[in-house]
Amino acid sequence: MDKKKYYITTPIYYPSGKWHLGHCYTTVCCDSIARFRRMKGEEVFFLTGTDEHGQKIEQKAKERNVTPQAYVDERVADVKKLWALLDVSYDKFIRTTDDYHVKAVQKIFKALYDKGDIYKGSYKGKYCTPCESFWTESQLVNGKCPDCGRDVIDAEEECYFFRLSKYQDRVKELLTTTDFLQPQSRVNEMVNNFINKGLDDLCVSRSTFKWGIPVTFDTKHVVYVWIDALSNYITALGYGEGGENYAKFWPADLHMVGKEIVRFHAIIWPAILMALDLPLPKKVYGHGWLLFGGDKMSKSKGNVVDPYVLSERYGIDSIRYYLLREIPFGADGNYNNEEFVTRINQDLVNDYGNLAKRTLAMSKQYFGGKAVKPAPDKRDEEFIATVDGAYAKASECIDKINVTKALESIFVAIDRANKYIDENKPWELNKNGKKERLNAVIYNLLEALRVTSTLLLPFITVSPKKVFAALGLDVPTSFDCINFGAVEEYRTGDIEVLFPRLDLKKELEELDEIARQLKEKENKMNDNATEKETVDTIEDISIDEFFRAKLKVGEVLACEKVEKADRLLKSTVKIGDEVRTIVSGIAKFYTPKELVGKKVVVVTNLIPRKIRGIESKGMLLCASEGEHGSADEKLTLIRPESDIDSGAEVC
Ligand code: ME8
Repeated sequence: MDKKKYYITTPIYYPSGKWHLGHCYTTVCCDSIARFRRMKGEEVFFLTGTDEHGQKIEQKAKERNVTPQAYVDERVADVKKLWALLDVSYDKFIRTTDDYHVKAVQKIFKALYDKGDIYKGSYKGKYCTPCESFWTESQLVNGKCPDCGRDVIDAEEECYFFRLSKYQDRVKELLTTTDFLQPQSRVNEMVNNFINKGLDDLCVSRSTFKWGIPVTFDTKHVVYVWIDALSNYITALGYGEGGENYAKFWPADLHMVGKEIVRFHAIIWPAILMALDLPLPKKVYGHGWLLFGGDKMSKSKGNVVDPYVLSERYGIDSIRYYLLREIPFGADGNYNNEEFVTRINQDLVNDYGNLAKRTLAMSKQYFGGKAVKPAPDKRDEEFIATVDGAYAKASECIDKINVTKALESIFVAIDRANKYIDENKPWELNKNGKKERLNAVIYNLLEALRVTSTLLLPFITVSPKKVFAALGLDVPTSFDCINFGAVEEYRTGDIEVLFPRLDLKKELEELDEIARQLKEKENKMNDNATEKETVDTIEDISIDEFFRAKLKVGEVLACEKVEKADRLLKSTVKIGDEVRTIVSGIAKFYTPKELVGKKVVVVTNLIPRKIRGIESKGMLLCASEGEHGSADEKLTLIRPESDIDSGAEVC
């Protein structure tokens, strides 16, 4: 019988900055789903890669004085190392600079042009430089880029357009009558914020920069980044070249993306496919964001969220587990060191590690490692049913694309097994000479350990393998023997400590110290780089760039300390007609009382962020001296020199 096919993709990432835990999040989620489905017996194709064209890359390369190709080559080598480190089992890594992709995109562009779905025009509109996106007036949110919240500029350019408007009704129907897009909240967002406002035709070529795929019939233009990027999902399968994988795996089962690019995947991509008369992917899932810390102090520790640092210190199982388990799937979640360490201690040390250690130690101690399958016993029925039921539950969660819940259901079985030890007290059975029952209890525990370790393999890839070695079994590559009781007899060996208990206080201190050292190193590197540059390159940004930051005078109406956060103050700030909440790391320098009534300077167009569960919209401008967070740091608010109304622009 033909195996069920499953095609899963991550976004292809821009190789323009530092790889961080956010990229790891999507990739590890997809990897776990891919691994789970392979173990179920499905034929999986897991695609990831890099989106290498565009103005931003061209600029970055220029800043470093290298060619764009050399720049992306280096960044791609780096991310491949990261995926190897995190045990990411992709089947293909696509680069948009790959020859086959370039050729296929050129064909796609031409096919759409020939069909009349791409036409030449002139674009006059609002342009967001960082996002490389044109917007219409109606799409702007408070006059700003709806994606990043930054200012847009007026721009005009000859370009090719894709007739997105033509597909508006079909796309709306797709989103509203099927479960194509998940979670449901994202459907509402797409329909209300974009489709109902009217879809405008989309600018799909650029002529102001060179680093892109040339339009074959008009080489002044390069294909604008989204047609290039989105097409990767089919070109990677050999679309346009009679590729076998295309016939086999398209349409994709799941495009997993972060919520900020749902619009491209749930509106533009289906429309392009409709225009090409190709089948649509079965599902797009827009997951939430991993947020990093909050106040200034945490911000300066940003490097600790460097996946290399974490994996070196805690092992890759810990990182993978944390990412998959801590952030409720679909929602946003905030990374912090304390929760990271606590999660490892609770689940991996106390629950899984302990079950493995206790079970294998007792097996060795009481029977020299031998345990045989016992006769059924009513007393064990509920326990066995719980362990046996974990697979179906985890599998259902994976079908519903909820990796967090899948892991939770495995840990229900692990918890139950730990409780089974306490209920059955093997040490007393041993003391009282009840050898038969003791054998049954040990066997049942070994089975629970085997079943849960099998289920954990897609999520954490290192420690379950050590468990199988100690169980005297081969590492399973499928769930074929997942049923409780599949093993007749055990001959177990020893196991090392899987996850050493972490001293929270010590870890937090050491992570802080690592962060400090990394920061110092980074600063030094930046200083050296600056020194190397000659005096005439001191200027860094243009006045236009400076004014992209919108600074306004605000008045603090109310202020209070943020609970359980020594450094944070939550201020209610009036800026003209608007009132906002702003969280700042200044509690060491100001009491809430001191702030109330003060006029301050607010950076008003920062992307809002959640700090300790509070949505902070903006930043109070301060001057600071000494290292952030150090005992001798000095900090003072920047305030208008004389009285002026709130809402006044700082210019
Ligand atoms: O958008 N939390 O590339 P990109 C969770 N090239 N996920 C995060 C994250 C965070 N803090 N930060 C990044 C692009 N991600 C385009 C995509 S696809 C045809 C083209 C993940 O490098 C998340 O999956 O900006 C997000 O959507 C993606 O990285 C953005 O990667």
